Amino acid sequence: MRVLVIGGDGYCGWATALYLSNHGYEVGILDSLVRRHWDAQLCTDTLTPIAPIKARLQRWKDLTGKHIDLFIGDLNDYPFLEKSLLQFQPDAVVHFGEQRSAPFSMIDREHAVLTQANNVIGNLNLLYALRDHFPDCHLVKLGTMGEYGTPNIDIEEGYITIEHNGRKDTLPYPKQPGSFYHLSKVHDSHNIHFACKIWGLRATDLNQGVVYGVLTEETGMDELLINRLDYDGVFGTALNRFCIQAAVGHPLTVYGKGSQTRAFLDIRDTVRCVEIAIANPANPGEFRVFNQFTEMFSVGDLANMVKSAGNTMGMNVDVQHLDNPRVEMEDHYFNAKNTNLLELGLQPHLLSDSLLDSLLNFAVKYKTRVDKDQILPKVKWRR
Ligand code: NAD
Ligand code: USQ
Repeated sequence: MRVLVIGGDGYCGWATALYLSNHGYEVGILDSLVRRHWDAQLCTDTLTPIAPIKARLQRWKDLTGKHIDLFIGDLNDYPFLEKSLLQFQPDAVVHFGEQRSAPFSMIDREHAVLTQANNVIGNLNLLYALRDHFPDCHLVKLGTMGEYGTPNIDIEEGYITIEHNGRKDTLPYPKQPGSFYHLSKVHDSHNIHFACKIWGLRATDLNQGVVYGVLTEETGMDELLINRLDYDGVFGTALNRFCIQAAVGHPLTVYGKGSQTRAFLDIRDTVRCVEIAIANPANPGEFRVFNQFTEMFSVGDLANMVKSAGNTMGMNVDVQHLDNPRVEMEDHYFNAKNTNLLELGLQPHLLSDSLLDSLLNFAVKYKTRVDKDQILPKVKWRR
């Protein structure tokens, strides 16, 4: 099976491309490398020293004998996208290739526009290219749990059945996203749903929670294959940031009360979930939604777990409650379903088992690379 991984030079995409290659899939990577450019513009860098994409792929080939095709270019460049797809001939496309930071999208008007143009137009181009050249190809698109926001009822997987004035229907679950980035994912979901309906495309929207960890079997095989690990206030996500903060003796940056709750998963489960989706494709015309996470924690829970794990490693970890730079509910109900992937065979890695191996040990190993000026959040949601 031929799988094109769009965004395959990024955090989730690199781990997924190697995992699929290792498990017998013919893999191609399409990426504009724009993420490396955004890091440079923000004067920040991944904690782990990632190699250039060609060096990464050459090392993978030398180690395993497996070749991964490479297409360097932008999804927003339609002729390039068409040419790459026609050359690669995919059976499935996994689409990770977007601007994925909520704070980045809230810096100013330019960054909000860049995020939505990059994400929404890129995804729309992909839908048209699939319609015209590969209408039977399965699109596996990375959405986000943040599309749903924090409603005061259980979160279903994409759809909810509602009775209203004596009539009943199953409708897309209401969306209440919390940043211009999260909104771009909602727009993508609507566009994909519509394309499936009118053109009969087949798609799976993976509403993924916050991903943590750096280690997968494949990226751990060699230093040149190491994955990125972001810790800065723009691209770093909560748990990854907390581990690196613990390693350098910076107090853990809990925003507000820390009672805000999110869904999480280990990067080793990200790669497996994508494989499960590919191996069990949606039907023609079907817009299928899976909630891709394994556990739910409040930000305060995470800080406490990192504090106690860090203290057992001899660190002296403090927790600091900062004024919340975001506009988000802190005290709220949060209970999301995630049965679809479990029923298809996902066996979760639990945070309590992997905090040390997959994260804290890496944070300690590379802590001399930390730029402490990048830790505190600088982007605010309010004017
Ligand atoms: P990342 O920034 O590490 O990787 C994204 C990759 O896409 C980068 O290599 C970038 O160069 C590429 N890209 C961006 N725009 C492109 C374009 N127009 N054309 C070609 N390539 C482009 O991000 P990530 O953390 O790996 O996230 C991947 C996907 O998963 C995103 O869609 C994100 O919204 C989603 N997601 C991530 C997380 C998380 O915690 N990291 C959680 C939920 C969902
Ligand atoms: N938070 C802190 N301290 C920090 C960083 C974050 O308390 O130092 C809090 C935030 O206020 C928020 C929560 O932690 O309440 C999550 O923030 P995050 O930065 O870890 O994650 P988020 O902005 O939601 O975005 C990340 C990815 C994004 C993905 C999303 C999944 O960057 O691509 O879509 O997780 S989800 O959260 O389910 O929407």
